[in-house]
Amino acid sequence: MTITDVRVIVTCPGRNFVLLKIVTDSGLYGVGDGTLNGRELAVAECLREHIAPLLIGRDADCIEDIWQYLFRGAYWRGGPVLNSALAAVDLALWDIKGKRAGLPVYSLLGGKTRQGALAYTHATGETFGEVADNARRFIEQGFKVVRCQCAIPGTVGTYGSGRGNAPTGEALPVEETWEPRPYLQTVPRLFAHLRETLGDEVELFHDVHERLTPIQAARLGKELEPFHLFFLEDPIRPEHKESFRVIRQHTTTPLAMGELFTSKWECLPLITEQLIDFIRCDLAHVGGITEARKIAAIAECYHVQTAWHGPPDISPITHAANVHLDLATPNFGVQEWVVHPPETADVIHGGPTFADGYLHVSDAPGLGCDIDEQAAAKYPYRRAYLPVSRRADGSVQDW
Ligand code: EZ4
Ligand code: CO
Repeated sequence: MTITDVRVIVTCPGRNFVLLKIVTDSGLYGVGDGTLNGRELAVAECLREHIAPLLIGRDADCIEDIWQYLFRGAYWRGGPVLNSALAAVDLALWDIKGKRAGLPVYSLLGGKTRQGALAYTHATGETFGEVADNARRFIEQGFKVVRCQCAIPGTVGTYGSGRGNAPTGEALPVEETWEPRPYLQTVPRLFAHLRETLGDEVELFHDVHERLTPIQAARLGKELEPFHLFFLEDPIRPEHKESFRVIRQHTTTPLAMGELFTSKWECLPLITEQLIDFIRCDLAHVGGITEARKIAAIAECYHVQTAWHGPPDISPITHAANVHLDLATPNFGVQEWVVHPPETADVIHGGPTFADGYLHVSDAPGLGCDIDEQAAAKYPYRRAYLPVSRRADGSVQDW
């Protein structure tokens, strides 16, 4: 089955997405997603100018070979831009393989190991009361795991407090402020409040969003121990993996890391030294299902579970890929899940569905998603940036 056409679709149905259609001579095509929030056109141009010409004429069946050819064959390799482009290709090829076999992708990956993927979503708020109310709303909808984020007194636009993570149109990035001292004081109090009001049944956790130093993260993990978090997400910057040893020495709060990683090699020391409990790479940024399933297999040997990144800034196609892999992975842990803006469904059909705490995908062949290219054209790309964060003295802080 030969690849005859590769179409890059950049569209903004509620937010920007970089989508891919790979068409074969048999008429079968596959859909993929390489959306990289805030750097979308870098991926789109990489796909159009550098990758599409390399795909024409290749056998769509050879996913692993095409992956190796694009990753190692290009000499310059890795990083979020190139590996998001690679992910778009990878997802589309798995979609084609599934359609050709008449099987859903989870079946190609070994079949279901569970009936649904345990899901979590984000409760946010300016006050503890608001976070608790929002969490309660999700629990009533069936969520058994809820991520909780809260505004931090004396700072502006704290990550996850309800503002700041939306596309900002043509404007330059919003600048926010953040300080570790009030943050470290507030988060344990938030979880004390949440346990008091929501009880002990529901699983709760928190995303630090890579903002702390190792010793600060160690303190936070320790102080959160009485509230039995499901995990503490992305406590420190992604660059120096060995820093996790410091956190691990001090706390039994489970640790999760990985949405900024772009390859299996970056995951290695964290997994093989058992410095984390959950690996949470983004399929759209590590090179797709092909790379993520290897990460899952490495993690399985070390008691590490998967918690693939599932934010609104990757399309329902990647969310579908997440759940196909979740269903087939014995060491699956939990799946992040959000509802996209309503316009997204005009362009991208399919994607996971949520019921009673779990995510499901259809049994349709492939990923079970489709792209309406005419609808996509009605939603032109709009430049958008993530916010930038600064300390009180004006210096740059990880957002
Ligand atoms: O801020 O994907 O766990 N989820 C997250 C995300 C990230 C966005 C950045 O583009 O941390 O919401
Ligand atoms: Co996160």
